[in-house]
Amino acid sequence: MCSQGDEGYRLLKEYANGFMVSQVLFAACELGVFELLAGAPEPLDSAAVSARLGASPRGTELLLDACVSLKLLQADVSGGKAVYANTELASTYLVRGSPRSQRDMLMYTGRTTYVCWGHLAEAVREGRNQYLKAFGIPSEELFSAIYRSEGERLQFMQGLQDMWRLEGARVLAAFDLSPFRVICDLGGDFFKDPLPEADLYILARVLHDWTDAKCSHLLGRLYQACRTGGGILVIESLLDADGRGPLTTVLYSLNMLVQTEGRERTPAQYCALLGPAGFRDVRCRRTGGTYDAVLARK
Ligand code: ASE
Repeated sequence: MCSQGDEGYRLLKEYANGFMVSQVLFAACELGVFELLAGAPEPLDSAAVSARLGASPRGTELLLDACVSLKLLQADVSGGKAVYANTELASTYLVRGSPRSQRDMLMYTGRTTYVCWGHLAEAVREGRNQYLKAFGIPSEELFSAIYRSEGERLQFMQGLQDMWRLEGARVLAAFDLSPFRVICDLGGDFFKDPLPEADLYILARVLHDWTDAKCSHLLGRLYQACRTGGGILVIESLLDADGRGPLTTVLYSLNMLVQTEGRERTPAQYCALLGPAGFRDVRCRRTGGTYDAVLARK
């Protein structure tokens, strides 16, 4: 039987080492391990993987075995030496170009998000994102920090698309959108550019990037542009009413601290932004997935 203390220590070690698990995943993606094994006619031993990736034999062997332990790869030892192949998890979610691939999101998380999280304590102390320390980029202009280069902008967009491919359908099923004929999914510089006329505006993963003041400004503009009877669909990960869960959303809120000027919000906090902007009939629906939906009417 486990004493309370043993369980606490076990949990602590799991938390402390969590970043190593993330890095194994990011490194294997970055090196192209899963594409190599997906394209090979048969499982490969670690020497073959190391030769074809141009990586060190020692590093490759250790990384492959860590992947086996994480169920990203399977090892077959029946022939004497271990040969490696993708598990179903890896073929489905990690191989570039597979319909459900999350590779672009993982690459973005590893190259950008992870680096900002290395400065979490400073982010909490200062209350601002960490692009300056992480990449030497002043963060006065959030758009230019998040899009450090055209390559990174693409990586970020493709990463968001990876998640949307898996989660979009259930978000769009949360409400009956059939009464809305013209639907506008907002992107670009929606703070300044003229807004197109539409029956429904979608703000997907937009409000969580911004301060309450900027959200209010944007919602005010949308209310002006919106037809009476039209609406707005906010797609975000909703915090619990007390702000302390679900864990993924609480972590996403910290992610907004280290990467943006925003935060994740509770249903009440979205109501408090939408109501004063003029919107009525605010309804929040949880989907059970990462992203939830809030619909409001003009
Ligand atoms: C943003 C979304 C993300 C801004 C920065 C981001 C993501 C990672 N970094 O709007 C994608 C998913 N993660 C979250 C926290 O939504």
